[in-house]
Amino acid sequence: MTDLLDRAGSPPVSDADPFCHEVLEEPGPLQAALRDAGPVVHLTRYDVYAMARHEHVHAALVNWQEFQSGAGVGLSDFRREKPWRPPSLLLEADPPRHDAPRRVLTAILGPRVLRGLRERWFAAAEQLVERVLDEGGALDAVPALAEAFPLRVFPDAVGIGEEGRENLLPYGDFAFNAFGPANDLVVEAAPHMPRWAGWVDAQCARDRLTDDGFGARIWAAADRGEITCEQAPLVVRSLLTAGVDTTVHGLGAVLYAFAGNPGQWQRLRERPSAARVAFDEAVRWQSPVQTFFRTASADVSVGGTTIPAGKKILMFLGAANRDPRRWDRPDDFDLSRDPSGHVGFGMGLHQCVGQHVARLEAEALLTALARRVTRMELTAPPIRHHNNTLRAWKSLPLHLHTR
Ligand code: OVM
Repeated sequence: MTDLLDRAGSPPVSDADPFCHEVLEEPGPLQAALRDAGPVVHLTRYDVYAMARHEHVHAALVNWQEFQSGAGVGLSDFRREKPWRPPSLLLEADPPRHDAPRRVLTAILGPRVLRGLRERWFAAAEQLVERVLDEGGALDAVPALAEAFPLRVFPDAVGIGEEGRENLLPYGDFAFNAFGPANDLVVEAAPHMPRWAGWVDAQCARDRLTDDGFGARIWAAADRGEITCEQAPLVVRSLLTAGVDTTVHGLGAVLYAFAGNPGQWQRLRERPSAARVAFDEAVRWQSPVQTFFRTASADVSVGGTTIPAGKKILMFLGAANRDPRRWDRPDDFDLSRDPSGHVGFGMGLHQCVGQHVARLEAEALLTALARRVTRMELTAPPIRHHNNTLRAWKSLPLHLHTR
């Protein structure tokens, strides 16, 4: 599939397309080929560089000085191409501009605020699980659990209105597709994008938000002068962009993991306090966010080859999370391993600021399921949802057994 030539003085090359449907369906073979080819591979189709080994992906992610985000973390170079929306103040910014918005969100999405949501979210998860079990326990776990739970708790926590919430998933899906090339996934969704984006942007205004949610706390930080009033709506937009699809596909990953590993489910039922580490292991194992780009700020040397200044570098988070150089039996979903150090939430300065929110959602849902469900059985082959950045399920047909 890949053509890996080793020419003296330059990195191995590959003409593979990481965003073609074959790879999106099953990225494992390309990930292995890129890891084995060397620390850095030149992807000739897009003239970008790739890193797939844990050591090098990790090192680049913590090196924000040489591997920058301000030119965008997708294929598109914001210094040459107009972004499809105003850049994110967090994801698509470097220090020092990045830092004030980051500080504000870190506080709002931190343990102190989340403690106030814990009881409500656990009760909501119990209610959802009761309802699907009352209906017999046969379901498609993507809409019925992985989508239903975040949509039930997260928009309320941000503080947006009820109307138009059906725009959240397609908007996020588009945003994650837009990090890739303008392939069919982008082109087919693009005509709808202005409608989705118009709705999302409108929800970020102060007077559209409840006075006790994450959104109101962002505006309160603007009142205190920690960010400007021009920045506040864009920080709210980050929550609405990055906070829904990611958790949906993270939950999809952990449900798929347990459906295929009944022994691990048994283990979780015996020790429900393992719910959080189980979620992290699922994030390592499936890597719901597969890739992000960086841009070389200068000629940068990695593993004996030089990446020229200004070039984009594709970081294969999913490949790093399966690198046999870093993980024993990387392809096993295994609750006995310590998954910390995985790069599924990124690493360094930009590491997912919402990860505690995601873990709380997962803990709530898994705890409610573990209390009632003895076994999750896949009743038909699951179906992938293709996205240029996300590893996702469209359908996960399950039977939840209670005895
Ligand atoms: C953002 C953002 C942050 C992380 C991921 C992401 C679409 C977006 O700040 O808007 O993906």
